[in-house]
Amino acid sequence: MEKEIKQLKKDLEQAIAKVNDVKSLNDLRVHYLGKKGKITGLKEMLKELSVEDKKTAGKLFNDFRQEATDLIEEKEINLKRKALDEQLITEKIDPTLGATEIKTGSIHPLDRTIKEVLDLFVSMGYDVVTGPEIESDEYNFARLNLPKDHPARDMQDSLYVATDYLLRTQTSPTQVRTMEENKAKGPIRMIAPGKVYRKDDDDATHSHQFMQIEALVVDENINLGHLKGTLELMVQTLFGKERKIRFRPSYFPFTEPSLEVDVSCFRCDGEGCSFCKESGWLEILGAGMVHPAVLEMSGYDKEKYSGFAFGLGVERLAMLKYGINDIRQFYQNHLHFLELFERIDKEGHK
Ligand code: FA5
Repeated sequence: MEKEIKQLKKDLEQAIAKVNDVKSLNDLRVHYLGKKGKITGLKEMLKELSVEDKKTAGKLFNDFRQEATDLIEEKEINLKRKALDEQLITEKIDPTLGATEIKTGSIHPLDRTIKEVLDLFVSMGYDVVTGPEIESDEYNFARLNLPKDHPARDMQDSLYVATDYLLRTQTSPTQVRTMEENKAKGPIRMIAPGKVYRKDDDDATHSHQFMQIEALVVDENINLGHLKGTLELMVQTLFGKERKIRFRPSYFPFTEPSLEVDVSCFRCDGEGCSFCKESGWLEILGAGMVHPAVLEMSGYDKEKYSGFAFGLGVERLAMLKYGINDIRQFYQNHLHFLELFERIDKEGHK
Protein backbone atom coordinates (compact mmCIF):
# COMPACT_ATOMS: atom_id res chain seq x y z
CA MET A 1 0.00 0.00 0.00
CA GLU A 2 2.81 2.38 0.95
CA LYS A 3 4.45 1.79 -2.42
CA GLU A 4 1.24 2.50 -4.33
CA ILE A 5 0.65 5.70 -2.34
CA LYS A 6 4.17 6.94 -3.07
CA GLN A 7 3.72 6.31 -6.80
CA LEU A 8 0.29 7.97 -6.88
CA LYS A 9 1.61 11.00 -4.98
CA LYS A 10 4.43 11.40 -7.50
CA ASP A 11 1.96 11.14 -10.41
CA LEU A 12 -0.42 13.59 -8.74
CA GLU A 13 2.30 16.19 -8.09
CA GLN A 14 3.49 16.00 -11.70
CA ALA A 15 -0.07 16.26 -13.02
CA ILE A 16 -0.86 19.26 -10.79
CA ALA A 17 2.28 21.04 -11.96
CA LYS A 18 1.13 20.72 -15.59
CA VAL A 19 -2.38 22.08 -15.03
CA ASN A 20 -2.94 25.72 -16.12
CA ASP A 21 -6.65 26.33 -15.72
CA VAL A 22 -9.47 25.62 -13.28
CA LYS A 23 -11.40 23.36 -15.65
CA SER A 24 -8.44 20.99 -16.17
CA LEU A 25 -7.88 21.03 -12.41
CA ASN A 26 -11.47 19.89 -11.85
CA ASP A 27 -10.97 17.05 -14.33
CA LEU A 28 -7.85 16.07 -12.43
CA ARG A 29 -9.72 16.15 -9.11
CA VAL A 30 -12.31 13.72 -10.50
CA HIS A 31 -9.55 11.54 -11.93
CA TYR A 32 -7.90 11.12 -8.52
CA LEU A 33 -10.54 11.77 -5.87
CA GLY A 34 -13.84 11.08 -7.69
CA LYS A 35 -15.96 7.94 -6.91
CA LYS A 36 -14.05 5.90 -9.44
CA GLY A 37 -10.86 7.92 -8.98
CA LYS A 38 -7.37 6.45 -8.54
CA ILE A 39 -7.00 7.41 -4.85
CA THR A 40 -10.53 6.25 -4.01
CA GLY A 41 -9.66 2.95 -5.73
CA LEU A 42 -6.92 2.27 -3.13
CA LYS A 43 -9.70 1.61 -0.62
CA GLU A 44 -10.30 -1.74 -2.29
CA MET A 45 -6.82 -2.88 -1.20
CA LEU A 46 -7.65 -2.19 2.45
CA LYS A 47 -10.37 -4.85 2.39
CA GLU A 48 -7.80 -7.60 1.79
CA LEU A 49 -5.52 -6.65 4.74
CA SER A 50 -5.50 -8.15 8.25
CA VAL A 51 -7.11 -6.12 11.04
CA GLU A 52 -3.67 -5.10 12.37
CA ASP A 53 -2.34 -3.98 8.94
CA LYS A 54 -5.63 -2.28 8.12
CA LYS A 55 -5.05 0.16 11.01
CA THR A 56 -1.66 1.41 9.74
CA ALA A 57 -2.63 1.28 6.05
CA GLY A 58 -5.97 3.00 6.78
CA LYS A 59 -4.17 5.92 8.43
CA LEU A 60 -1.71 6.15 5.53
CA PHE A 61 -4.64 6.13 3.09
CA ASN A 62 -6.61 8.84 4.98
CA ASP A 63 -3.53 11.08 5.34
CA PHE A 64 -2.74 10.74 1.67
CA ARG A 65 -6.30 11.48 0.58
CA GLN A 66 -6.26 14.62 2.77
CA GLU A 67 -2.88 15.66 1.39
CA ALA A 68 -4.14 15.20 -2.21
CA THR A 69 -7.26 17.26 -1.47
CA ASP A 70 -5.11 20.07 0.03
CA LEU A 71 -2.71 20.06 -2.92
CA ILE A 72 -5.55 20.40 -5.42
CA GLU A 73 -7.21 23.17 -3.39
CA GLU A 74 -3.96 25.08 -3.09
CA LYS A 75 -3.50 24.85 -6.85
CA GLU A 76 -7.06 26.06 -7.38
CA ILE A 77 -6.46 29.17 -5.20
CA ASN A 78 -3.28 29.95 -7.15
CA LEU A 79 -4.99 29.54 -10.51
CA LYS A 80 -7.87 31.83 -9.52
CA ARG A 81 -5.53 34.49 -8.17
CA LYS A 82 -3.50 34.37 -11.38
CA ALA A 83 -6.66 34.71 -13.49
CA LEU A 84 -7.78 37.74 -11.45
CA ASP A 85 -4.36 39.42 -11.78
CA GLU A 86 -4.52 38.96 -15.55
CA GLN A 87 -8.08 40.33 -15.68
CA LEU A 88 -7.07 43.42 -13.71
CA ILE A 89 -4.27 44.12 -16.14
CA THR A 90 -6.32 43.64 -19.31
CA GLU A 91 -9.58 45.28 -18.15
CA LYS A 92 -8.29 48.73 -17.31
CA ILE A 93 -10.91 51.41 -16.55
CA ASP A 94 -10.47 54.69 -18.38
CA PRO A 95 -11.93 57.41 -16.12
CA THR A 96 -11.48 60.03 -18.86
CA LEU A 97 -14.12 58.43 -21.15
CA GLY A 98 -17.34 60.48 -21.56
CA ALA A 99 -20.45 59.16 -19.79
CA THR A 100 -23.29 57.64 -21.81
CA GLU A 101 -26.06 60.20 -22.25
CA ILE A 102 -29.26 59.19 -20.49
CA LYS A 103 -32.30 60.35 -22.46
CA THR A 104 -35.22 61.69 -20.47
CA GLY A 105 -38.72 62.40 -21.74
CA SER A 106 -40.16 65.90 -21.79
CA ILE A 107 -43.56 67.36 -21.04
CA HIS A 108 -45.87 67.65 -24.06
CA PRO A 109 -46.31 71.26 -25.30
CA LEU A 110 -50.09 71.08 -24.73
CA ASP A 111 -49.56 69.97 -21.11
CA ARG A 112 -47.04 72.79 -20.65
CA THR A 113 -49.60 75.30 -21.92
CA ILE A 114 -52.40 73.93 -19.75
CA LYS A 115 -50.13 74.02 -16.70
CA GLU A 116 -49.20 77.63 -17.35
CA VAL A 117 -52.86 78.69 -17.60
CA LEU A 118 -53.89 76.65 -14.55
CA ASP A 119 -51.00 78.03 -12.47
CA LEU A 120 -52.18 81.57 -13.20
CA PHE A 121 -55.82 80.90 -12.34
CA VAL A 122 -55.06 78.78 -9.27
CA SER A 123 -52.92 81.68 -8.01
CA MET A 124 -56.08 83.83 -8.27
CA GLY A 125 -58.11 81.36 -6.20
CA TYR A 126 -59.84 79.36 -8.95
CA ASP A 127 -60.63 75.65 -8.31
CA VAL A 128 -59.58 73.15 -10.99
CA VAL A 129 -62.44 70.81 -11.98
CA THR A 130 -62.93 68.15 -14.66
CA GLY A 131 -65.96 66.66 -16.41
CA PRO A 132 -66.81 63.55 -18.46
CA GLU A 133 -65.69 63.34 -22.11
CA ILE A 134 -68.80 61.33 -23.01
CA GLU A 135 -71.49 63.82 -22.14
CA SER A 136 -75.27 63.78 -22.27
CA ASP A 137 -77.10 65.91 -24.80
CA GLU A 138 -78.73 67.53 -21.78
CA TYR A 139 -75.47 68.93 -20.32
CA ASN A 140 -73.61 69.56 -23.59
CA PHE A 141 -76.53 71.51 -25.12
CA ALA A 142 -79.94 71.77 -23.41
CA ARG A 143 -78.77 73.17 -20.06
CA LEU A 144 -76.58 75.60 -21.97
CA ASN A 145 -79.66 77.15 -23.50
CA LEU A 146 -79.60 75.02 -26.67
CA PRO A 147 -82.79 72.95 -26.75
CA LYS A 148 -83.11 70.08 -29.27
CA ASP A 149 -84.29 72.14 -32.26
CA HIS A 150 -81.99 75.14 -31.65
CA PRO A 151 -80.22 76.15 -34.90
CA ALA A 152 -76.98 77.02 -33.05
CA ARG A 153 -76.41 73.30 -32.42
CA ASP A 154 -75.06 73.20 -35.97
CA MET A 155 -72.23 75.55 -34.92
CA GLN A 156 -70.45 72.53 -33.44
CA ASP A 157 -70.67 69.37 -35.54
CA SER A 158 -71.19 66.62 -32.98
CA LEU A 159 -70.14 62.99 -32.69
CA TYR A 160 -72.96 61.02 -31.02
CA VAL A 161 -72.20 57.64 -29.38
CA ALA A 162 -75.85 56.86 -28.49
CA THR A 163 -79.19 58.64 -28.97
CA ASP A 164 -78.69 61.13 -26.14
CA TYR A 165 -74.95 60.83 -25.58
CA LEU A 166 -72.07 62.38 -27.49
CA LEU A 167 -68.36 63.09 -27.25
CA ARG A 168 -68.53 66.55 -25.71
CA THR A 169 -68.07 69.31 -28.27
CA GLN A 170 -66.94 71.85 -25.69
CA THR A 171 -65.87 72.06 -22.02
CA SER A 172 -68.85 74.32 -21.26
CA PRO A 173 -70.91 71.46 -19.67
CA THR A 174 -68.44 71.69 -16.73
CA GLN A 175 -70.01 75.12 -16.05
CA VAL A 176 -73.43 73.55 -15.57
CA ARG A 177 -72.14 70.63 -13.49
CA THR A 178 -70.16 72.98 -11.22
CA MET A 179 -73.11 75.35 -10.76
CA GLU A 180 -75.39 72.43 -9.88
CA GLU A 181 -72.95 71.18 -7.26
CA ASN A 182 -72.42 74.62 -5.72
CA LYS A 183 -75.83 76.27 -5.98
CA ALA A 184 -76.39 76.04 -2.22
CA LYS A 185 -72.91 77.38 -1.44
CA GLY A 186 -72.92 80.57 -3.53
CA PRO A 187 -70.02 82.08 -5.52
CA ILE A 188 -67.87 80.05 -7.93
CA ARG A 189 -64.43 80.47 -9.45
CA MET A 190 -63.57 77.40 -11.52
CA ILE A 191 -61.20 76.44 -14.31
CA ALA A 192 -61.71 73.17 -16.24
CA PRO A 193 -59.23 71.76 -18.79
CA GLY A 194 -60.10 68.80 -21.04
CA LYS A 195 -60.45 67.18 -24.45
CA VAL A 196 -63.33 67.96 -26.81
CA TYR A 197 -64.40 66.43 -30.12
CA ARG A 198 -66.03 67.76 -33.29
CA LYS A 199 -66.68 66.52 -36.81
CA ASP A 200 -64.39 69.31 -38.09
CA ASP A 201 -62.14 68.65 -41.10
CA ASP A 202 -58.50 68.69 -40.02
CA ASP A 203 -56.35 71.51 -41.42
CA ALA A 204 -53.53 73.74 -40.14
CA THR A 205 -55.70 75.35 -37.44
CA HIS A 206 -58.51 72.80 -36.92
CA SER A 207 -58.46 69.34 -35.40
CA HIS A 208 -61.34 66.89 -34.85
CA GLN A 209 -60.06 66.37 -31.30
CA PHE A 210 -58.59 69.28 -29.41
CA MET A 211 -58.30 70.70 -25.89
CA GLN A 212 -60.19 73.52 -24.25
CA ILE A 213 -59.90 75.28 -20.93
CA GLU A 214 -63.19 76.53 -19.54
CA ALA A 215 -63.44 79.22 -16.88
CA LEU A 216 -66.48 80.31 -14.90
CA VAL A 217 -66.96 82.99 -12.27
CA VAL A 218 -70.33 83.44 -10.58
CA ASP A 219 -70.89 85.98 -7.83
CA GLU A 220 -72.89 89.08 -7.02
CA ASN A 221 -72.14 92.12 -9.24
CA ILE A 222 -69.86 90.37 -11.75
CA ASN A 223 -69.70 92.46 -14.95
CA LEU A 224 -68.07 92.59 -18.38
CA GLY A 225 -65.17 94.62 -16.98
CA HIS A 226 -64.18 91.65 -14.78
CA LEU A 227 -64.16 89.36 -17.84
CA LYS A 228 -62.14 91.80 -19.94
CA GLY A 229 -59.59 92.41 -17.18
CA THR A 230 -59.17 88.69 -16.56
CA LEU A 231 -58.65 87.93 -20.25
CA GLU A 232 -56.15 90.77 -20.68
CA LEU A 233 -54.18 89.56 -17.68
CA MET A 234 -54.14 86.00 -19.06
CA VAL A 235 -53.01 86.99 -22.55
CA GLN A 236 -50.30 89.30 -21.20
CA THR A 237 -49.03 86.64 -18.79
CA LEU A 238 -48.80 84.08 -21.59
CA PHE A 239 -47.53 86.24 -24.46
CA GLY A 240 -46.02 89.34 -22.93
CA LYS A 241 -47.27 92.93 -23.07
CA GLU A 242 -46.22 93.55 -26.68
CA ARG A 243 -48.67 90.99 -28.18
CA LYS A 244 -51.85 92.66 -29.45
CA ILE A 245 -55.30 91.32 -28.61
CA ARG A 246 -58.75 92.31 -29.77
CA PHE A 247 -62.28 91.63 -28.60
CA ARG A 248 -64.95 90.92 -31.21
CA PRO A 249 -68.71 90.76 -30.58
CA SER A 250 -69.94 87.23 -31.14
CA TYR A 251 -72.79 84.88 -30.40
CA PHE A 252 -73.06 81.92 -28.05
CA PRO A 253 -76.51 80.79 -26.82
CA PHE A 254 -75.20 80.45 -23.25
CA THR A 255 -73.70 83.94 -22.89
CA GLU A 256 -75.14 87.41 -23.36
CA PRO A 257 -73.35 89.51 -24.45
CA SER A 258 -70.84 87.19 -26.15
CA LEU A 259 -67.43 87.94 -27.55
CA GLU A 260 -64.44 86.28 -29.13
CA VAL A 261 -60.78 87.07 -28.49
CA ASP A 262 -58.13 87.14 -31.19
CA VAL A 263 -54.36 87.43 -30.68
CA SER A 264 -52.10 88.97 -33.33
CA CYS A 265 -50.53 86.35 -35.59
CA PHE A 266 -47.05 85.24 -34.38
CA ARG A 267 -45.87 84.86 -37.96
CA CYS A 268 -46.78 88.21 -39.53
CA ASP A 269 -47.35 90.21 -36.31
CA GLY A 270 -50.77 91.33 -37.52
CA GLU A 271 -49.73 92.21 -41.09
CA GLY A 272 -51.64 89.29 -42.66
CA CYS A 273 -50.12 86.07 -44.01
CA SER A 274 -51.18 82.69 -45.36
CA PHE A 275 -51.19 81.17 -41.87
CA CYS A 276 -53.75 83.62 -40.43
CA LYS A 277 -55.65 83.64 -43.73
CA GLU A 278 -54.48 87.23 -44.34
CA SER A 279 -56.45 88.49 -41.31
CA GLY A 280 -53.43 89.18 -39.06
CA TRP A 281 -55.25 87.52 -36.13
CA LEU A 282 -55.80 84.08 -34.65
CA GLU A 283 -58.93 83.33 -32.61
CA ILE A 284 -58.14 81.77 -29.26
CA LEU A 285 -61.34 81.82 -27.24
CA GLY A 286 -65.04 82.46 -26.94
CA ALA A 287 -66.45 84.23 -23.89
CA GLY A 288 -69.32 86.22 -22.45
CA MET A 289 -71.57 86.97 -19.50
CA VAL A 290 -73.40 83.82 -18.37
CA HIS A 291 -76.92 83.89 -19.84
CA PRO A 292 -79.56 84.42 -17.10
CA ALA A 293 -81.43 81.35 -18.42
CA VAL A 294 -78.33 79.19 -17.81
CA LEU A 295 -77.92 80.55 -14.27
CA GLU A 296 -81.57 79.83 -13.57
CA MET A 297 -81.50 76.27 -15.03
CA SER A 298 -78.48 75.52 -12.80
CA GLY A 299 -80.26 76.72 -9.64
CA TYR A 300 -78.78 80.22 -9.24
CA ASP A 301 -80.98 83.25 -8.58
CA LYS A 302 -80.51 85.33 -11.76
CA GLU A 303 -81.59 88.50 -9.96
CA LYS A 304 -78.87 88.13 -7.32
CA TYR A 305 -76.04 86.49 -9.22
CA SER A 306 -74.26 87.19 -12.49
CA GLY A 307 -71.20 85.56 -14.00
CA PHE A 308 -68.70 85.43 -16.80
CA ALA A 309 -67.31 82.43 -18.66
CA PHE A 310 -64.83 81.67 -21.39
CA GLY A 311 -63.58 78.63 -23.29
CA LEU A 312 -60.16 78.79 -24.92
CA GLY A 313 -58.49 76.53 -27.45
CA VAL A 314 -55.29 75.12 -25.92
CA GLU A 315 -53.71 74.19 -29.28
CA ARG A 316 -54.28 77.71 -30.63
CA LEU A 317 -52.67 79.15 -27.52
CA ALA A 318 -49.67 76.80 -27.78
CA MET A 319 -49.30 77.61 -31.51
CA LEU A 320 -49.11 81.32 -30.75
CA LYS A 321 -46.81 80.82 -27.79
CA TYR A 322 -44.32 78.54 -29.55
CA GLY A 323 -44.76 79.72 -33.15
CA ILE A 324 -46.15 76.42 -34.49
CA ASN A 325 -47.86 76.73 -37.84
CA ASP A 326 -49.71 73.40 -38.04
CA ILE A 327 -51.97 72.06 -35.28
CA ARG A 328 -51.47 68.47 -36.53
CA GLN A 329 -47.89 68.52 -35.22
CA PHE A 330 -49.20 68.23 -31.65
CA TYR A 331 -50.71 64.86 -32.46
CA GLN A 332 -48.00 63.37 -34.66
CA ASN A 333 -45.65 63.21 -31.66
CA HIS A 334 -42.37 63.22 -33.58
CA LEU A 335 -39.58 63.10 -31.00
CA HIS A 336 -37.53 65.94 -32.47
CA PHE A 337 -40.65 68.18 -32.34
CA LEU A 338 -41.47 67.27 -28.74
CA GLU A 339 -37.90 67.81 -27.58
CA LEU A 340 -37.93 71.44 -28.75
CA PHE A 341 -40.18 72.70 -25.98
CA GLU A 342 -38.01 71.74 -23.03
CA ARG A 343 -35.27 73.87 -24.63
CA ILE A 344 -37.53 76.79 -25.61
CA ASP A 345 -38.94 77.03 -22.07
CA LYS A 346 -35.41 76.95 -20.62
CA GLU A 347 -33.61 79.21 -23.12
CA GLY A 348 -36.37 81.11 -24.94
CA HIS A 349 -36.79 81.29 -28.75
CA LYS A 350 -33.51 81.53 -30.70
C1 FA5 B 1 -66.91 77.21 -27.70
O1 FA5 B 1 -66.56 76.02 -27.74
C2 FA5 B 1 -67.58 77.79 -26.47
N1 FA5 B 1 -67.94 76.72 -25.60
C3 FA5 B 1 -66.67 78.79 -25.81
C4 FA5 B 1 -67.31 79.58 -24.76
C5 FA5 B 1 -67.18 79.17 -23.44
C6 FA5 B 1 -68.05 80.72 -25.10
C7 FA5 B 1 -67.79 79.93 -22.44
C8 FA5 B 1 -68.65 81.45 -24.09
C9 FA5 B 1 -68.50 81.06 -22.78
P1 FA5 B 1 -65.83 77.83 -29.99
O2 FA5 B 1 -66.53 76.80 -30.79
O3 FA5 B 1 -65.61 79.12 -30.65
O4 FA5 B 1 -66.60 78.12 -28.63
O5 FA5 B 1 -64.43 77.22 -29.50
C10 FA5 B 1 -63.63 77.87 -28.57
C11 FA5 B 1 -62.17 77.86 -28.99
O6 FA5 B 1 -61.77 76.53 -29.28
C12 FA5 B 1 -61.92 78.60 -30.30
O7 FA5 B 1 -61.74 79.98 -30.04
C13 FA5 B 1 -60.65 77.96 -30.80
O8 FA5 B 1 -59.53 78.50 -30.13
C14 FA5 B 1 -60.83 76.54 -30.35
N2 FA5 B 1 -61.30 75.66 -31.44
C15 FA5 B 1 -62.57 75.59 -31.94
N3 FA5 B 1 -62.65 74.65 -32.88
C16 FA5 B 1 -61.42 74.11 -32.99
C17 FA5 B 1 -60.84 73.05 -33.78
N4 FA5 B 1 -61.54 72.34 -34.63
N5 FA5 B 1 -59.52 72.76 -33.62
C18 FA5 B 1 -58.79 73.45 -32.71
N6 FA5 B 1 -59.26 74.43 -31.93
C19 FA5 B 1 -60.55 74.75 -32.06
